[in-house]
Amino acid sequence: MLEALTRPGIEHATSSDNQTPSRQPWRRAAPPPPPDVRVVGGWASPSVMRVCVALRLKGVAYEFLQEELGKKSGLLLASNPVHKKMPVLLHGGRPVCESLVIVEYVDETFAGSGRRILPADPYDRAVHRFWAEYADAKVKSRSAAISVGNRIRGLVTDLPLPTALRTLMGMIGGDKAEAAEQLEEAFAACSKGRGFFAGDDVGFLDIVLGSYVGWFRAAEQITGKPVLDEARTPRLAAWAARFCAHEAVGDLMPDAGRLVEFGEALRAALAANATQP
Ligand SMILES: N[C@@H](CCC(=O)N[C@@H](CS)C(=O)NCC(=O)O)C(=O)O
Repeated sequence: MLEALTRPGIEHATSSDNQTPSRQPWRRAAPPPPPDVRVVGGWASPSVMRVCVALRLKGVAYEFLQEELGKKSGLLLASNPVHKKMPVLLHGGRPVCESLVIVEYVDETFAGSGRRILPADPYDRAVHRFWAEYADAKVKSRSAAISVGNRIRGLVTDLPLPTALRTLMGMIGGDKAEAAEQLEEAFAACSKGRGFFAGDDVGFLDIVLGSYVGWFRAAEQITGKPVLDEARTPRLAAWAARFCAHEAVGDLMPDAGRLVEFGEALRAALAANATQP
């Protein structure tokens, strides 16, 4: 600890300095300590958004470390050497990976502040986790992605794709209508007539499914077909609007037009990387 405080290049005021500050004018003020909570991610990523919404629900201040388009920083690779994916939560310098794991970690670690994210009842928790995994699996379904790959100009679908593009393609193709109807039923059962899956306020399943709403809208722009159809899934359509308007979400929800541009820019960046020797 002492070593950390006195390492070269960083000057820290000692207690005696505090008593006689004017005698050592060459000393700079100590830099602020690094923030305790940092999120490594990108603005367009649904998985990253989950973490930010969870931290906001808990009222936990955090620093956002934006990754560069199509690249992975040394910090990301060092913090998530297994999957090499965002998000990573750095809490006191220690990494936590996988968005669902992180949301649960935030809920438990900051249990004393903000509102509860996972349901208190173990059975309800199991139900919400089940539907969260279902939603993730359906949105990211690779077979759906392959079947519609040619709808996005120039995309080579037999390559492993970044999740952003798989998400977009997954929303466009495959049997999403059935999944949306299943989730419509799940919403009715979980919300019990209230505004969110978790009841009166946003909770775990709201965060997981809600993080895709921007991408749903991007897919709608490309195809002209609604993903959450007001006629077929009216409860989910209304819930999506409520989720976007929630104070913990607001500006974190990416604009659909920007996401479409992002998809194109990412595709171009990947193609450029692929042609490099
Ligand atoms: N299951 C992971 C998925 C993480 C993930 O796929 N992250 C994407 C951004 S949404 C990513 O880092 N993509 C870069 C890549 O696939 O190389 C989670 O929920 O955290």
